[in-house]
Amino acid sequence: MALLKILQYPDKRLHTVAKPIETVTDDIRRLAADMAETMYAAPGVGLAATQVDRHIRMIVIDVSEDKNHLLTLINPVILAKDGEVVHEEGCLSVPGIYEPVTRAEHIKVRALNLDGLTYQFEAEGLLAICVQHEIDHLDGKVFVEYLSRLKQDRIRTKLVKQQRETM
Ligand code: K1U
Ligand code: ZN
Repeated sequence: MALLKILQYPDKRLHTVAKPIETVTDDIRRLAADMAETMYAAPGVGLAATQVDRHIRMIVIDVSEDKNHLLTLINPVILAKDGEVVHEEGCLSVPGIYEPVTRAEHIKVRALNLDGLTYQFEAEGLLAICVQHEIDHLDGKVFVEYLSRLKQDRIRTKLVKQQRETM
């Protein structure tokens, strides 16, 4: 397994729309394992392939306390949404920034697993928020885009400065 480099906002590659995965191969399974290792090491509760510069529709999530409920979602689709919830979100591609975002409270999701089989589940709480945040990544959207233009500009300036200082 390997730790992957996570793209940092405002990297333009974070705005790439990811392509569906046609076949779940050993290469895909290897990437999923590397993404999980990268997410746990960060540490984070989710990671989208987009964030490691692989523009295919796969995400990994583990919102459990003990970090023992890893979910891999390939070609995830939200089938239904209801309610609204505001939650303070973070992002491994936007380090040190936490801002409230409004999302659907309950969702129904369909995806493929690592055996290429379709599964469905319903989610609420942090899992529902995380699935929506990660699917946004696959659609080329970073959570700061829900914020005002002024906040986005401030975050961009701060992160560009931080990145220059660590070069
Ligand atoms: O997409 C990402 O960058 C992962 C992101 C997922 C997420 C978190 C919170 C709300 C919505 C989406 C993160 O994991 S940020 C880090 C984080 O939230 C966390 C880190 C360690 C322990 C618990 C949470
Ligand atoms: Zn993120």
